[in-house]
Amino acid sequence: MDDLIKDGLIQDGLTDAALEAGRKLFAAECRFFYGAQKLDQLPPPAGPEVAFAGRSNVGKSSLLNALTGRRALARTSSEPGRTRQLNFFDLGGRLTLVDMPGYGYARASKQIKADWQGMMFDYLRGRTTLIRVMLLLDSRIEMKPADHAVMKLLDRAAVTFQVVLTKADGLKPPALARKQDEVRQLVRAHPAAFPEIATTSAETGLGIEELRAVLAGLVG
Ligand SMILES: Nc1nc2c(ncn2[C@@H]2O[C@H](COP(=O)(O)OP(=O)(O)OP(=O)(O)O)[C@@H](O)[C@H]2O)c(=O)[nH]1
Ligand SMILES: [Mg+2]
Repeated sequence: MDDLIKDGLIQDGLTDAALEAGRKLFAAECRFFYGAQKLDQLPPPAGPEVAFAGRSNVGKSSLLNALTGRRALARTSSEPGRTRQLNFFDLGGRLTLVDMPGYGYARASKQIKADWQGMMFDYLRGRTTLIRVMLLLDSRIEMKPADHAVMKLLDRAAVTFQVVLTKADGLKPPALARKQDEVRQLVRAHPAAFPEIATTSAETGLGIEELRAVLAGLVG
């Protein structure tokens, strides 16, 4: 892990104070408070919200568990399509974390797919309290058309998104560095993209402290 930090493979430039702020924020209790299956069932917008979006199986729920240090806060599964609703978690009254259903789940029926994606896209477009979308990409696989489509949607909606590479434990450092370069280049073409990407593994904890710090920086 130290080597990865030294090589700049996980986000550097975060001060000790920022890391401490991240630790503090995530030391607070995190609790599930709402599940929405339909857009008209969303909880009323309150404090700042960060949503975790990405293809089915990319590791959204696992990342939330790693961030909050809770093994089973959000349900995970090796079978894609585990998370079927927008799940809202309150983190110490300071930040709402939203675990989204994955897009691009090939085996879902057309109708289900249209419903989910319609709702997710409407949520991403219309939620006034959404301060950033963490857009997760699996570091081990190629980006898919649906990933590009979501980035374009976020550009159009002017919702800032930050790419988070997941499952970085599955790559050797040179391959990971190549992937990071490729994704950094790609996000440059997206006006709504935050220029820095995050690199994580829910399995080894790589980049988790750093991501906590980034999120703490958002709520000030
Ligand atoms: N190797 C590795 N596997 C991971 C990591 N994070 C998640 N996984 C695995 O990837 C699979 C999917 O994880 P989830 O967290 O359920 O993915 P999701 O994005 O929430 O999936 P949906 O809710 O279906 O959209 C599970 O088998 C996890 O164990 C990681 O950092 N490294
Ligand atoms: Mg999930």
